Amino acid sequence: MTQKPQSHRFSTVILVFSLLLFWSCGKEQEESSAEKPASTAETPATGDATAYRAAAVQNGGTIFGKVTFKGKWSPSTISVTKDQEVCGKSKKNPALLVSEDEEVQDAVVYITDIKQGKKIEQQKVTLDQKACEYHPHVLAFPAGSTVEIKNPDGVLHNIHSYSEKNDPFNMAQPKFKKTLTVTIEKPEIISVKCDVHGWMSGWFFVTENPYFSVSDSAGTFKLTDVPPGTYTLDLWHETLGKVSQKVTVKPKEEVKVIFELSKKQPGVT
Ligand SMILES: [Cu+2]
Repeated sequence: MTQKPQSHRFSTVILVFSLLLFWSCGKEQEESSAEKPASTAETPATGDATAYRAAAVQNGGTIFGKVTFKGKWSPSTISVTKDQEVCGKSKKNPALLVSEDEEVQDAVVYITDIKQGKKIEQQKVTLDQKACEYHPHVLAFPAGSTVEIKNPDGVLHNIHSYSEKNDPFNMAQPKFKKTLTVTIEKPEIISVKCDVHGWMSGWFFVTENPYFSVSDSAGTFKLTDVPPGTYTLDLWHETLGKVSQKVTVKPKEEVKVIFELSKKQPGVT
């Protein structure tokens, strides 16, 4: 008599347990299918998991500092062989410019391993060819930007790019053609030369993220709105080569970085 109610109770427990199990499995399925669209939405549109993407920067910090050169160096000049009335008789060699206080100009300082941060602003930047020199000598900008190449000299220039990832260009710019325009789509360090004036040389430093800065005549650089974290900070200079160091950015703080270079890279004159 007493066994029957017990077995009945047991069956009820089993039934309730099975129902619970069924309900929880169904819920799990619902949850996982609900998660799917969200995770797909976070994947960069390119499908490349390593690509940089824009995201709101909370409590961003600043990286600033100086590039110095402690090695042996003396300024050199280049003779002008053509159009002297416009170009002058000689030019300072821009391949290495160091101030009296050992500060290095035209070094590009940039973060290589940042995956997200402030929005990339594709820019319209200007390369001037005034007095048969490229100004600036090193022009840095994010991929997708447009370069306006100016010719205020009233003589023929011919700008020629040496690139692999981007389509090279080679364009004559007669004296009446005041502006040429090119858009550079992919990150790359591109050498630019003039086929008319052999001493004219410059660089397009095309980045994949907005965290870059070119050192000025006092050797200083500055990167702002950097999300807190530890990064690899690279330096590129056409004559001094490439070096890198780790830097940690703390929320809303400024971190100072000094690049002290002491020798030219092998093979660089
Ligand atoms: Cu030229």
